[in-house]
Amino acid sequence: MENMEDFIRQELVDVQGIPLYWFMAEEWSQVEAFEARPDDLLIATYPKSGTTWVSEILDLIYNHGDTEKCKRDAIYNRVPFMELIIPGVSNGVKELEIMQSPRLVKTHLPVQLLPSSFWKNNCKVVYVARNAKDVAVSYYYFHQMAKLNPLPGTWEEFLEKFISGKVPYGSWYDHVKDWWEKSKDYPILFLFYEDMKKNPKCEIQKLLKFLEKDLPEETMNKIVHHTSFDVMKKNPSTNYSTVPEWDMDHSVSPFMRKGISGDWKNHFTVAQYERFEADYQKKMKGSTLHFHSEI
Ligand code: PPS
Repeated sequence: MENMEDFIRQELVDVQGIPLYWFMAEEWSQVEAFEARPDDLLIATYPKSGTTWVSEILDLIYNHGDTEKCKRDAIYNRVPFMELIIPGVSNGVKELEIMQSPRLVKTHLPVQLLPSSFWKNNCKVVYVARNAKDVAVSYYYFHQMAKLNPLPGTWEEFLEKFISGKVPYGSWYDHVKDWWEKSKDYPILFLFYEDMKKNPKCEIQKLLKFLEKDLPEETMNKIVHHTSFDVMKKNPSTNYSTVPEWDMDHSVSPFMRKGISGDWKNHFTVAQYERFEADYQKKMKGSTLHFHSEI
């Protein structure tokens, strides 16, 4: 198991200006050649922004709120992670190739690295964004427990890496801004984690409208309950407890960690907050994209 960890936990590799996991970089030609289908629904996020949450909601919508049916397999098999290709271990592209339509596809890729077939097919995209400070905290814990990530160092060190975009998938700032701009020209529903926390039913209604689907009130309430943090944390098909320990060690930090908005307040010192905010204002200047950092 230790050997597997040594094999997987290595430094990031630059792919067209974006730091990615070394195994993705090695298999990049497969990702680039991915063939999207017109009825694919792409779930795009910067890591730690609510991917698993919205994936479970969407699988429930696709299955008319049948919670038992959505326990048929782990979330990472129901919604394959397209660019996750670890030679001899898993291959998101191949898993999707043999999947029946309509497919739900997970990606964390920034706009410029998305396989062109998604744009050519005008595929619908659900993008979920979460405020940067909570993403940084969540990503820090994820770096410790999920062994595909390089070791994060101290919180102070990790925060600097996050600010400078030296983390998997690069700059949070560019990721959210670029997808936000793209949502003006393509069928992209742009949602916020904080809105999902505040009023999940309202966000489910937005998803239904975007997908041109309808569900009875009762089913929507069922989906809200089944996708609440506490229920998903206990559910083996959503809490990642089924992945091997060489991949994720939940005793270090559980995948379903806290699921709140504003946990950054428990981690940022005043000095870190001030530095972060000054840098944030510069990087987000001129953008019409605004976040709530607590609810
Ligand atoms: S990943 O690895 O990038 O796909 O992770 P992702 O699913 O995007 O993000 C994980 C964080 O989302 C929280 N989460 C939830 N919050 C509220 N409600 C629900 N149902 C839910 N499901 C997952 C999860 O706990 C991670 O956030 P933190 O802040 O670390 O708890």
